[in-house]
Amino acid sequence: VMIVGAGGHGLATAYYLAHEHGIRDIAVLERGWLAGGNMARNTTIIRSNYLLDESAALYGHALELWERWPAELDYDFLLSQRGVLNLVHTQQEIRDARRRVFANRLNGIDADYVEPDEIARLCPILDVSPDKRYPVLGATWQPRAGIAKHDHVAWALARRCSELGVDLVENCEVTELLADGDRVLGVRTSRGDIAAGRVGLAAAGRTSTLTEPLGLGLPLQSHPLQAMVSELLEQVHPCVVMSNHVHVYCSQAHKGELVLGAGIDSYNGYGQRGSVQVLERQLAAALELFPLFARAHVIRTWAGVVDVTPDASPIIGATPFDGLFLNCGWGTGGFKATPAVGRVFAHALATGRAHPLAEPYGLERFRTGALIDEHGAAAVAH
Ligand code: FAD
Ligand code: PYC
Repeated sequence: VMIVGAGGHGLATAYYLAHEHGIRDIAVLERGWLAGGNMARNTTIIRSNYLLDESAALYGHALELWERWPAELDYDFLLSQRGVLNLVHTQQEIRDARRRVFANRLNGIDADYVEPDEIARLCPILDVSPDKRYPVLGATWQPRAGIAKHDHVAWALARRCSELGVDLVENCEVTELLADGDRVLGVRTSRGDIAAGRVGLAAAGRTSTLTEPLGLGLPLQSHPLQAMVSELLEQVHPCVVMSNHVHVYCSQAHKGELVLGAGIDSYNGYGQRGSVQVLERQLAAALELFPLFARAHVIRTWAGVVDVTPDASPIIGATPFDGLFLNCGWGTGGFKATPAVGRVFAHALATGRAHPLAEPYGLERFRTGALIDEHGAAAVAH
């Protein structure tokens, strides 16, 4: 089995192919260095408070696996379940948030609706005063949500893959998918051709560049998504805070950096850098919510390339090409899903069939219209 892309998804898929399906001839091909794409560029937010049943099942399973992984992979990647507040600032957002909390609870996901006094207790540095331009009127609260150290997660997976005999090949770009009619035969790479019976694409942001030469167009658009960090500070921020309305989110990393992000840059592009006005707007929004941040300095900004689908949900599963499988379209939210992606994508590659959790996420939904519209819960980053 050949996997294209050694980000979190490719590595997790290789891990489950070997660990759960006993497959040993697995290669993961990476154009750059291990986990140098979005895996190392994301802001590490893990949560499962999505609205729809299909999403709750998939992201809920991911969260359960995150809780198991430190012991299973024997690696402490600093999973910190410090909770996430999704703020609301208008009456309609209050209604939407309450609806989401009820839907979450029906799906067994820990969720509460909290008022400003409770928000102030959970996050004392957040300004909940009523005289703001957009006062904080309430929030959803998921206590089991949190953050983890993404580079450590990649190392944990890579180490275990290596122990299980997986070939991890860096500096090996797949330039073409090789096919005979509607059967995929392998890949052309910057280091030569490699035959493979099954090829799984886990090449976030760049999937269409590989499928389009085969005549397989995908409902994906690639955009830069930026983030930034401050210098190291004392621990001042106890949880994760997101606001779709003023459009910023923030947590504090284990070492002390404030980690901030916002929406995608609106234009399409493959550059791993973004434009300054997005950063300006998110800093303005951050200062409205956290006046204390006026004392902090930005020390680094960067971007990754994310691929966004029309319904803000991923595409997982088979293609019209025999032997070719897709995992793409995770947009701004695939880090939290990493363990579940590994499991369901490995299932597809090993058995040729969709895992029950992945069944609703097939490419055919863009023909049947059975979309999984998660724009609300995909949150601030869309
Ligand atoms: P990647 O790490 O990008 O892996 C894909 C790999 O494929 C890359 O290493 C790339 O080099 C390789 N590749 C591409 N083309 C080829 C080719 N032709 N040949 C060989 N290799 C190839 N998600 C969350 O859940 N929570 C967050 O807080 C969050 N924050 C984010 C913040 C930012 C700034 C960004 C950019 C993303 C964020 N995300 C977040 C989204 C998340 O990072 C992605 O959805 C997820 O990482 C995608 O899966 P991956 O880890 O496999 O991707
Ligand atoms: O999906 O929670 C998320 C997220 C936060 C920042 C980017 N994506």
